[in-house]
Amino acid sequence: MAEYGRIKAALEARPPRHSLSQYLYNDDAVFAFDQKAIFHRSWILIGFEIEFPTSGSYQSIKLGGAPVIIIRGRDGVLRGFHNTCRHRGAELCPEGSGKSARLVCPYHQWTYDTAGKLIFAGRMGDDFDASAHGLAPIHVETLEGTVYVCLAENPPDFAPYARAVAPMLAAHDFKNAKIAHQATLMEKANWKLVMENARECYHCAGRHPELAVTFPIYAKGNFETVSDHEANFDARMAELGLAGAPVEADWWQAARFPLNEGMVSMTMDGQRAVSKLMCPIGDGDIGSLRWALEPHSFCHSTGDFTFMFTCIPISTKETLVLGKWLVHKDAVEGVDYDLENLVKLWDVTNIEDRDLCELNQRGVDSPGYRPGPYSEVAESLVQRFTSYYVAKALDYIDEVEGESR
Ligand code: 3BY
Ligand code: FES
Ligand code: FE
Repeated sequence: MAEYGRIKAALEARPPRHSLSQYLYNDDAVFAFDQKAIFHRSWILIGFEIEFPTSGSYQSIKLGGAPVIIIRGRDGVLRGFHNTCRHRGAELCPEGSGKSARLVCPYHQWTYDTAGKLIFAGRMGDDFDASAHGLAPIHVETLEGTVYVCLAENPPDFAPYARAVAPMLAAHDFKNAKIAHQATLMEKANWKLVMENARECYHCAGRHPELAVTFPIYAKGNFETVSDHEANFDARMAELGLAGAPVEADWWQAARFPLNEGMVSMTMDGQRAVSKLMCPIGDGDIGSLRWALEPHSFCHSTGDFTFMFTCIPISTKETLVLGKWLVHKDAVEGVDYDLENLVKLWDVTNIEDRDLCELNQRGVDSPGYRPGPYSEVAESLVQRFTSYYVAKALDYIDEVEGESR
């Protein structure tokens, strides 16, 4: 609790529109705090329903350091549970994915069904109440084929996000997609530096020559229309009946925006990587739908594919960046798309970003580091991220202090 006092003071002392203090990036106690205050209390986009194709399909992952299992029940419902046996707490399922009709604890073989119900516990005696020892559930939401998990007892309201973003996601038909590729990068940087970097294109002109071919690197805020090219795009999308006007609230944003003129996909040359489209409307020439969640992700959906970026904090100065590339389920590798061409742009961009995040971390480690000012025009989404972080963190401290009073 005394440690939270120090964190609170650091959060409150933050000069507005500036990067955070060295302590908030580099301290191990702050890292542990972030997992609980931020990652356990936010909706985390973990992926797509197609990753859980049948009853018993599961993923065992870490959410803010906590082991959880997401599994599809026999009734078709996707559920989430803490990955800890209700006997003496052993980890039920090693990290990874698979398919299983039941979850059997490797320790004493307590066995749960896909809905988390305890269905076998040997030698526990006649008065043992199995129904009181089901797996501890966590919140799971699905939206047009996308999947979100939250560990909080009372998660942030999902409904406004669902209402606003569902029509935008629907056009991309995630229920008929497949994962074409996944990649991870371990970055030697605090997760907040990774996210600040992911939220701006101030560095794009200088450091992402490949991305700059297609991405409007001077776009402002939530990609609101400013030029004629963009106004024409908005009119064309309206004609096609495609939802896309910018929408946002504290923890989410979405907007369909035009790529640079003549570009139809986010690839090295701006041309389609996949001939079998996820969204065939307008022949797939529909700009990109960007949807981003605080504190950890952004996605881009063009007509031909979707790229999902999520950051997973591992330790104070280690962050795993997980990328997923989705294409239409009937697109055939080597026929409808060349995998290298599909993944190249985001691959090179993520590697360039990793180097920038590590460069930033090395400088933040300097005794000479002081919080520096964000650009109002070029770093408004960084400011948005940091404000979310500070507000959510202070809110958690209030909550914990309230409980201990
Ligand atoms: O959040 C985004 O959309 C991106 C992707 C590239 C740079 N960053 C601002
Ligand atoms: Fe931005 Fe150096 S110019 S950190
Ligand atoms: Fe970048």
